[in-house]
Amino acid sequence: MPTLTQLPAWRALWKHFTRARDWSMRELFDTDPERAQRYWLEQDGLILDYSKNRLTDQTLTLLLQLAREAGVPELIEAMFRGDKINVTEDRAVLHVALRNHAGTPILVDGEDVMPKVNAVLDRMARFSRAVRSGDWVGYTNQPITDIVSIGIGGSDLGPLMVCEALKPYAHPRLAMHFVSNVDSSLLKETLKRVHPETTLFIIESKTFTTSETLTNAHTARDWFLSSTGGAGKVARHFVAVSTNRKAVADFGIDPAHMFEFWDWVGGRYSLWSAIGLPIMLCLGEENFHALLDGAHGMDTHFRTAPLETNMPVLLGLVGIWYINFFGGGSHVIAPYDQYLHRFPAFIQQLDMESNGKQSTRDGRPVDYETAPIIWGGTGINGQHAFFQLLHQGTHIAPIDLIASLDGRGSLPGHHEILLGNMFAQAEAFLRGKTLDEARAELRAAGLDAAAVRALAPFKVFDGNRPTNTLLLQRLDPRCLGALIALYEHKVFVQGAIWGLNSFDQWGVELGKQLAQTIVGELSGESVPVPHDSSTARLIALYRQKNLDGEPSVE
Ligand code: G6Q
Repeated sequence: MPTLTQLPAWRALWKHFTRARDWSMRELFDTDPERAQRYWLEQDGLILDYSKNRLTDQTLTLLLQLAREAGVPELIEAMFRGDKINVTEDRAVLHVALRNHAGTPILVDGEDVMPKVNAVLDRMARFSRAVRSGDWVGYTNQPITDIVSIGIGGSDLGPLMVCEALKPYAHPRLAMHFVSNVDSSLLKETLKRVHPETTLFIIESKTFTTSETLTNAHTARDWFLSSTGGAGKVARHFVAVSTNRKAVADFGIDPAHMFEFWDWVGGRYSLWSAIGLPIMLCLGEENFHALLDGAHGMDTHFRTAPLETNMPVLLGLVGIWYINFFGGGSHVIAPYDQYLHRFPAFIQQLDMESNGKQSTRDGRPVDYETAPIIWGGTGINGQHAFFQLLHQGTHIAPIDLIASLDGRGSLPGHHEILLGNMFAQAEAFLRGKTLDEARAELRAAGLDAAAVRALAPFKVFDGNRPTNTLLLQRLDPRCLGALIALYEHKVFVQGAIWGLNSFDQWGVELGKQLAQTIVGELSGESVPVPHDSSTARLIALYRQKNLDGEPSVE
């Protein structure tokens, strides 16, 4: 099997790049009036305009050829078939089964997983209905008013992002709280705002061994028991979501109050599983199903559409063009929507944890760039902050501008300012401002010739900076489901081209192992073992500050 850099399309792209690197997008638009119409896709309530990129039909033909030569279509089929494409963990990758509303059988080790997926969804729905209606009561017979979800990483970011994004659909009585950080300040501040008689804790952990989550969960249970004077019934106030039944029982949660999922659901792909219980509680069963439906629509499109009109494939390939050829090592996610303010952080984990790798699936080191650094924030706020670098800095960072087209729920006069800014920014990134234009602008503002000469160079913007514009028909559960699935599959396509296993996370596992030893040393439970001199000094300093009788650090 040839490596990526030996593929004919890879080589052809390099040759093509020697010309393409000097193209001006202004000229591409001037010479090709149909461009916006051609580089435009509509799918499952999403509109993607990818015309403001430094590419032509030939670039796309070569990129599509690269996808074929790298085996992207075969890997897509292998995922949907339930093959164990997560080779280092010997697992299938089946978040698509969680939203398989077609109900067609999906086999793992010869067993159709759909009946158990549907059974858990039914249990979640029954539980949500009871909590939302007020039938599920706390130990003093009062309805639940606050839900505290305790989890971290993949067991936190997805539910948090979706509950924020769909706030207008939230149940009016239920306040949602998310506790992820083990720094006790977050839990402390949350507990100040809730009452033990009316609070439901959901402990979210795939493994149920993650120390941050278990520490927060134990502290929350201690708080609950002590503030109810021991009268509180844990069974009415604590439920768990996990794959680890035994650890849930050991913690003291009745397995009857555990919602199950399976090892073939990766953490960062788990919001569609029982990890989405906070979402269902907040938004209701119907809206949760609409979210799944939107994602299922995108799954079907991804699996069946020709590569040429396949939205996740094209988004992935356009990214590859910059990362591997232009050398753009970062990528910006800029939603023009306050409800999507957690979306950049969610995509950051999805992309960087999936493709931040340097070995191929068969264990060879890569000799090309892989995942970019994903960063960003709400676009309109970014305009007053980091957009300066995007316009005039020396890095080229492609930007995804994301917004809801429908402004009807917005306060009068707001949505046009928001989208007006977004469209104007995209135009400015494309066109830039030439020296002549800068001079003309300054002259028109009444400056004299000397001032024009002095100031004009600073007012020059190179432009030619790539953007994708992604519009949601409206920010509703269905469109959001499609949007998230779009990015999941984009990440899949890039990982497939780079030959990576996008579904393991050994870097995260390392963090979990390393901390164990040092935590024992800090708490005084174990004697310090040899470390490098910097780590040893830091441990000694901590012990000196926090443990009695420790010698001072010289
Ligand atoms: C996600 C990662 C990671 C994981 C957390 C929480 O893909 O593996 O972010 O979700 O470390 O793990 P648990 O759910 O096992 O507590």
